[in-house]
Amino acid sequence: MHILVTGFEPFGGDDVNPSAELVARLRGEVATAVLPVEFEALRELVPALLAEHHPSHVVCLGLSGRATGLTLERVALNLADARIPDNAGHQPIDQSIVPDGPAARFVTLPVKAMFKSLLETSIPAELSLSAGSYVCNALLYLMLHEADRIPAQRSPRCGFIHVPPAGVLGLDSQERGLRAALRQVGAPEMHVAEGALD
Ligand code: PCA
Repeated sequence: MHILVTGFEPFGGDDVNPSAELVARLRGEVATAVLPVEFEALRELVPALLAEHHPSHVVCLGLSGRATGLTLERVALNLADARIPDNAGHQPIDQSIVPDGPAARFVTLPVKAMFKSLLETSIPAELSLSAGSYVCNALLYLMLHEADRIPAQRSPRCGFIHVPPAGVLGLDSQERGLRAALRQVGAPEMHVAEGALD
């Protein structure tokens, strides 16, 4: 198993992004990258990262100011609709990410198995049906899109976890939850009702 974990640089006037701090805590244990919060830059960075690391599993992280726990995303939309400009000053409104791509792509990590492990560690967690329409969603969509172009036996399983601000859930708890979730990336998915997991 070869896991790649990505985080994002600060954006929207913040000086820190907890996703980058979590990545720093994992450096040396898994492959890591901290990505710019820029729609266009991701188009080249995503295939370059997959070509460089050949991961079997990719877990992308990003900050959600609204999250209260580790939020396991299940779906990426083929939609870029930015509320604020990205760090390159680019603000796409109602644009597709991959013209002619499917409207949505499902993540390929076992999110319910990961969710259950978070609940067992008593870290606040939730499953989410939309990663939004900003740069995090674009990263997840592009990662799933590029993974789909790799032959099945080498194609990485990819997903995304939105993390809350460190003032809402401390970084030590976030790290504990992330490590629990990472231990499940190779697990079979649990096709049970979400309510049966807690
Ligand atoms: N969060 C933003 C982009 C970068 C980040 O950490 C998002 O949710 O789209």
